[in-house]
Amino acid sequence: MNVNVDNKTIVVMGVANKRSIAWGIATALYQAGARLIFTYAGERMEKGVRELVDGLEGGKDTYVIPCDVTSDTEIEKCFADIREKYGKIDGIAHCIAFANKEELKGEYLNTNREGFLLAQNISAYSLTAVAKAARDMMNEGGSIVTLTYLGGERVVQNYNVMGVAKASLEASVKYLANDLGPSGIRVNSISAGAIRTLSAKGVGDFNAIRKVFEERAPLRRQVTQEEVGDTALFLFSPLSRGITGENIHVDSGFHILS
Ligand code: N5H
Repeated sequence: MNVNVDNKTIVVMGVANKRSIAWGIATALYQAGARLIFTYAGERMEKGVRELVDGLEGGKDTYVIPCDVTSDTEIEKCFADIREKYGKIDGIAHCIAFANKEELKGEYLNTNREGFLLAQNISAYSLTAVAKAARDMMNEGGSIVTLTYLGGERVVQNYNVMGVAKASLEASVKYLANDLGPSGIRVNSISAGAIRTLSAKGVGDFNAIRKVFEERAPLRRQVTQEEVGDTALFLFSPLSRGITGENIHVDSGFHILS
């Protein structure tokens, strides 16, 4: 069986720039024949996303729309718009997270209620909100993929409130997989290694983490957006049809180490 996503319509949420893992996923899917719909968070992001999408070669139909995941009304509007234009969809790549920068360093103990809820809202609950809005417009065989990080399973210095949000996201993947499985919809996450994206910018000691990663990971190298993209392609394709509720680590094997 080929990795085939021809004729599949997939919503990619969370492209910020060309370094985004979401963009690695989008390009892998696009090259494998998918029709893509992009959602962005706010006006600040729109221009960059449109430029990237316009640069995709191959002339396939694309669609770019806003979706602020903190608003149920906006999520509903976004998916109603997609439904009107495309009818049913086959997949969602949820690549969205946010936490206050000040809470991504020092002690987790310093997290305040507002920051905790903000991280949970955008980085974890948004997956459930989106799955809820899209449920009735997903074809059987549909696939939802979200992005997580090892800091959701273990303590990784500085990841703090985001680690707690990722733990919640990973548990949500399992509960959603159980809810949507009877409709033939699968829900999985990819736990990516330390990739330099916009979200890594200016928070914690990213370079030190990268160095340890390169020295200790079984493959002794970083992973790339393209590698995460290829795993996502697998998760959106029928090749992964027996997999749901799973978290696949695309991290050069780093997660097996003590
Ligand atoms: C242990 C580490 C290093 C510490 C990095 C933490 C990264 C957390 C992810 C969140 C999403 C970062 C975040 O929200 C930063 C914002 O406060 C400030 N940034 C922004 O506002 C930018 C402009 C926008 C686009 O950001 C968002 N999110 O919209 C983890 C690393 C080794 C691995 C890593 C980088 C993981 C990850 O989750 O991204």
